[in-house]
Amino acid sequence: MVISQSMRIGMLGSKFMGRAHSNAYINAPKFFDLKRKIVLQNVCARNEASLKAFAQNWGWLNWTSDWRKLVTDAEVDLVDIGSPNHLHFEPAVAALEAGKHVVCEKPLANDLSEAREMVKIAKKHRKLKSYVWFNYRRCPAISLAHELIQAGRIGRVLQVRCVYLQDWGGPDVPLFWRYQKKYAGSGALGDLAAHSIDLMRYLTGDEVKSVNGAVLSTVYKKRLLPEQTKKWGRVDVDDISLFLTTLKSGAVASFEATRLPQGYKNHNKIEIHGDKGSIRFDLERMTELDYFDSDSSTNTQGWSTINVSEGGAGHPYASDWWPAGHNLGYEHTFVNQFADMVRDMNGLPPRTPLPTFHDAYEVQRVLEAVMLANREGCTIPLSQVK
Ligand code: SOE
Repeated sequence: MVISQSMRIGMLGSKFMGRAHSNAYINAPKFFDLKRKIVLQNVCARNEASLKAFAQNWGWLNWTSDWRKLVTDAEVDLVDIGSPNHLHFEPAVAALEAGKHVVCEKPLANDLSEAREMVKIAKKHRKLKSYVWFNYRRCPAISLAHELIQAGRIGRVLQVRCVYLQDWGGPDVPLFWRYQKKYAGSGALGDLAAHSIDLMRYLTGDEVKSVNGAVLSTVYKKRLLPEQTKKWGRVDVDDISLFLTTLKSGAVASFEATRLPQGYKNHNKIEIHGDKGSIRFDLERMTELDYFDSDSSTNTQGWSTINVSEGGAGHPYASDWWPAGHNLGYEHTFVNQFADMVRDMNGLPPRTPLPTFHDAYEVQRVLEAVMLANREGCTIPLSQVK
């Protein structure tokens, strides 16, 4: 396949995700053979003053405060949408209609109707790629868990337990966009549980059949407006989300996502229990996977902790980085994902399946069903949420 000599990126966003994604664009060509030159072509954010400093710090060639200019820039091949959730839909649709590949941060959209339309437009432009940054799929330990589960090493999946705890959301945090439904769609639910739902789908290959109960709690119902000392605004999204689901296979899955529990920084944990064993992953121990093999001999049976930084053992991505025992971090998941996106756009198989708009739409359906289950106080079949 003839591969063009460069891939020119246009990116919306210059905060946390802007930094994580810029880092990926700069480092992926250094550690992976991408067969293309990666060009940081154009970056967009509202605040022009800080944007210029960001662009120059990270080596972006151009910058603009007008996202409509960026998504139609003839010098851009891939549009990366790292803007707040309410600004995913319009740029993604405009970029696809302008003939650009797109990668969008999670959750896909602010609500299900937007997500549904984004998938429809992506299908209309099926020659274009439409990815989503569910980056935790590319923790090497998660990639190994995927291999073990798909190889039947824990047998039939019976139960999934997802917990995603962060503690930055205390009462002193101002009313920024993540605390307003019109900008975020939901709180910890869409911000954190979206990752857990994607990991459940990815690792088990299963889908949620119904949401059997949900609690969305807004502990701090008012927060000070940013840069204000006496003006308060109402919070209309969840601080804490808890929900129970039944999967199509008959297995069950529980999810807990919150930005309040003191003592947890980025505690993204998933446990999957089968009839022949279990796996356990905790992002705060990112390069380790715990595995329990029920078939192992009883006198030595117990949880084993696999160090997945052992490149020699063939663990995905580990061999692209450092020798065994030299741990990887959060930022490597974005580098790994971008490297796989380029492989995929070069017509080569990604190391592990890439999350697409379709995957993110399935996640958005679950988010919507959880909000309905919480509001109606009943079980919500996913067949009713499309
Ligand atoms: C929230 O604090 C957050 O930044 C999420 O938005 C990201 O998706 C997650 O990877 C880290 O935490």
